[in-house]
Amino acid sequence: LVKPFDMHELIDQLDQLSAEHEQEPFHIIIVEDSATQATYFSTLLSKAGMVPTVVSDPMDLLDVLAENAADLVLMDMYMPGCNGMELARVIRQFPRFASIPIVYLSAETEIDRQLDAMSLGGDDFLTKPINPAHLIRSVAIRAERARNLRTFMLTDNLTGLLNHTRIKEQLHSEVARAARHGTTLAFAMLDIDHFKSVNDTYGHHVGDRVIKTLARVLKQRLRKTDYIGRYGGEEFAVILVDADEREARSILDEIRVSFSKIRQFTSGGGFVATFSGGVASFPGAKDAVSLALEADKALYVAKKAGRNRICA
Ligand code: GH3
Ligand code: MG
Ligand code: MG
Ligand code: MG
Ligand code: MG
Repeated sequence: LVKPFDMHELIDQLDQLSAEHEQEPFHIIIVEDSATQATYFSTLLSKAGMVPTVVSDPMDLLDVLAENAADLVLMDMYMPGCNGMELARVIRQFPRFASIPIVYLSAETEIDRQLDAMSLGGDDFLTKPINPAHLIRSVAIRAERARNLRTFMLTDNLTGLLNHTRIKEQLHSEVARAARHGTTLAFAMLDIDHFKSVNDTYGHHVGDRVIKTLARVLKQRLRKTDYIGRYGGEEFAVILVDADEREARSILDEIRVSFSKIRQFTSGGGFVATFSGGVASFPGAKDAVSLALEADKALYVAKKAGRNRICA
């Protein structure tokens, strides 16, 4: 029996596929005190398909960086009360901003000054006036390379999920964003139950398979806007954007139930694995650090209470 061909369904599927493969546009921060120039550069980058954010007061830069996953900072050199070199030096003191390319864009043509600026944390120096095509290409090339490197460094290679560093970083920016917009978010820590005995009984490769299965179930069941990370061996961390504690608990509980029904096949037959989870939410927990602490405590409670359950 052939299923009737459904055009709408096909279009939906194609849309979904292309959405998954479509590259997220580059997010570029333009630090520029002159409103005219800021508008000019931001229009240029927008036309090239990038997403520019203008920072006209240099003092706002760290906040903007903390909240946005920027691909590159385009930095003016001379601004009232502050110069771009100093700002670059400050940014580089934060490990989490160490890999963001900083490209100066300035009328400074003195090579010594340019080299000084580069030595304090810049990656390139472009001079104004600049050919628009040249600007766009320089920005795109650097942003792309930095993004590839970052993706490689911050991905867990067993599961393809975000790694520990990346998920913690993301938790900080999501909390900053939620605080600014007055929205809620939930954070969960998950840990596979009695995993040591899975390894001991069936071997590490079967253990790895269980880890990959849970990663797959999480990817399938959570929203595209949520973040899933592998926190450590058999521990996972999940950021549920725009969800409160109750919603997060119920989603994770559904996932818990489906995972506990998946049979892991082995030569001697098979078994099912389970996990426990702890949930905390913001606001409630006051920042990223206490969210992680509270979720971890709740996980401990879930383990104590007999495992295969989600606690908050
Ligand atoms: P609990 O229910 O209390 O969580 O018990 P558990 O046995 O899961 O807890 P524990 O944290 O003591 O054990 C985790 C084990 O996970 C220990 C370690 O050998 C194993 N492990 C850590 N990373 C990996 C990995 O990448 N692959 C595999 N197969 N095992 C791993
Ligand atoms: Mg200026
Ligand atoms: Mg563990
Ligand atoms: Mg465990
Ligand atoms: Mg709580």
